[in-house]
Amino acid sequence: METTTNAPKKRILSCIQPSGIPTLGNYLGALKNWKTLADEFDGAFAVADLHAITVRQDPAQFRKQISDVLALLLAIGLDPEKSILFIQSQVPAHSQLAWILNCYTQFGEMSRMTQFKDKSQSHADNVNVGLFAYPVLMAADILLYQADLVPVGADQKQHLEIARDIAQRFNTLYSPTFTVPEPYIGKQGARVMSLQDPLKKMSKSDPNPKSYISVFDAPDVISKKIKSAVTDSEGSVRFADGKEGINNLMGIYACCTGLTNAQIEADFAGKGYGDFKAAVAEAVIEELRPVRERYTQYSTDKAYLKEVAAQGAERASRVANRTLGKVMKKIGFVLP
Ligand code: ATP
Ligand code: LTN
Repeated sequence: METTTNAPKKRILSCIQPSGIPTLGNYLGALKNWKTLADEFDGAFAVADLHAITVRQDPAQFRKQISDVLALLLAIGLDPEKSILFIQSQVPAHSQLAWILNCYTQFGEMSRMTQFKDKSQSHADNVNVGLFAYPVLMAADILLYQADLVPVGADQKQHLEIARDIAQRFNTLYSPTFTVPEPYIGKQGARVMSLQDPLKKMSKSDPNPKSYISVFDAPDVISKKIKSAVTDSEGSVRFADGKEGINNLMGIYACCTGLTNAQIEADFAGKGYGDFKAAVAEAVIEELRPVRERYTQYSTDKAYLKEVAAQGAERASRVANRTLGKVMKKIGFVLP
């Protein structure tokens, strides 16, 4: 007799900030995995606009970026009928739970966050309390959906640990309330580095556009940026300490082609960086081509984007409010 299991599907949740045009780093480190995991699990994916205001945003540009990132979620192939796609600020439970969790998080814990230390240096004129409490809002995003898995790039590992600590603390203080989430960090692409300084991660808010490839860059722009990527003077394509520029390009190439480092080294034995860079550029162009084409269709269809956001916010609120209600009841709030 055939046996069927009715075990509930695992839940995954992840978010991306609309703080600029997403990069190849965001794509290979996070978005590409979202699509793969969404086919297998129950997924919820959000545009983290509340997180993005920890850095000053121009209102008109911000509005456009939020809508563009939502279009990108569709363009990478996420299906709004299957996964919940939403805009964070349209689900008030995120702000509500974040405030509550702030009161269950220690100042000392937040002070140790490396992203806070980095960002307070790069935005020294605006070290606001939101920037400090950023990981608590992120914990609220995750815990509201009782997510089992959170697909992120390697830079978010520390924030995931805090989310786990907060969940465990609350569960111990009251009774089991939150699922304790696990990070999902891909083996390849988890840390794509800047093309101009391969010791720094590729970031969409980098002031130098040559340092990153945006997912919407045209093929000739991609070729130019890869051609001008910083490498070394050795001239041989191999993965080794001290060859961070080449290591980074090999990582990018491996992600786009599925080849291993050993295969790449064999394929480019005796060839120079010019040939290698041309091959990397071609692979990136082909990887991003369908995303860019679908993005062009979705981004102009404002009515559809609005409908996706509205339906997503409604579905997300239903799940989030259930968790928020439980939390408030346990703490002793008087519910209406
Ligand atoms: P900013 O550069 O504006 O601070 P960001 O790109 O670092 O933003 P998000 O937009 O919130 O931050 O990132 C979305 C996802 O992309 C996260 O899972 C993050 O870990 C991942 N990510 C960001 N940069 C990289 C990178 N260089 N390599 C791999 N993954 C990355
Ligand atoms: N902080 C994340 C973006 C983010 C996120 C989340 C990721 C906000 N909320 C919840 C996973 C789960 C970043 O990548 N900078």
